[in-house]
Amino acid sequence: MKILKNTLAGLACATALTAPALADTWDMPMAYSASNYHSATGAEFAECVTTGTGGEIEIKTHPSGSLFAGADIKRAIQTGQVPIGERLLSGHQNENALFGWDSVPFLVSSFDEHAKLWDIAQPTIEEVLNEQNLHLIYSVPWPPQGLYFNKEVNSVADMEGIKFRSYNNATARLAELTGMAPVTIEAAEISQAFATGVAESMISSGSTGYDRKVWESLSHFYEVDAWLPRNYVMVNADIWADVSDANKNVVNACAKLAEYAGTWRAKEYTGFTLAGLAAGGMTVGPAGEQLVSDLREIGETMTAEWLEATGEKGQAIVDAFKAQ
Ligand code: PCA
Repeated sequence: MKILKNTLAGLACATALTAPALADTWDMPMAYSASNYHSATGAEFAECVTTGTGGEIEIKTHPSGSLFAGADIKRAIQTGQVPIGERLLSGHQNENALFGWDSVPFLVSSFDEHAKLWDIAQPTIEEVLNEQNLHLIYSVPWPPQGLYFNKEVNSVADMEGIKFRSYNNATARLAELTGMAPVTIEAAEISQAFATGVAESMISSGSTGYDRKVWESLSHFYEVDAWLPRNYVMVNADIWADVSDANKNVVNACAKLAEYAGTWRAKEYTGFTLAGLAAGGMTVGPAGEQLVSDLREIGETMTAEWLEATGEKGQAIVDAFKAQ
């Protein structure tokens, strides 16, 4: 087998010397489980590019944070350790507060509103990415974010002291403002964190709770619809600049398909996964009146903080959205 592999590698090199373009393998780290729709969409995108470029660019996805953990993926692309990868950009609000545009509480609560907000925010986000040597390929939303607990919770007062799993600045701030103790944990690690009691609560989509079978440890999911964050597939800008126009066209066409399919799946997955949580034994339903009004008050504080951190650019996004 080894000899065969070596021979094939030798042949590949020999052909490459005469072939018009070198085949390039692009490893694509992704942070979420292989069964998640973001990862399924990424795998289809990879296949589309590999086929469409006739193998000149072969993309290999690595889901579940197996190549790089979520928090390290963006830097790995920026520095060219990998050419391409997928990351939840709101996890990088400490670099630029604008990355948190999709985690401003209660600015939008449905896929349709979120899509309108994204249309407005996208040019600004692409600009920030370009400054960081990154080029946006496509982006897919997560379903609306709700609260998970291991007990019934009817108000913010009930949250006091709970260990809360956070995934970005907004979620950590939400924990602080509700008297909970935030601990940052990647989605790939949450089943274990809940099983061992390192965390007892989180804000996330039904999708992530379903993927990680959180009903084994948690009992309640409250549909708060606080915001809809997005995942972004990005490529290193220097590497992108070297891609032929023909191959760029293929990647862009595959990206369009992926964004469409991923968004469609996100919507389909919302009801399916909430039903899955209930089937697992969890109590799933809307948050009560007191909890909603407590959270809205905290949301106002967080919105004011985000607007202050982002200045004119953040205000312009919110104003344009509200003017619609
Ligand atoms: N799932 C991801 C981010 C948002 C979501 O719904 C997570 O919990 O890490």
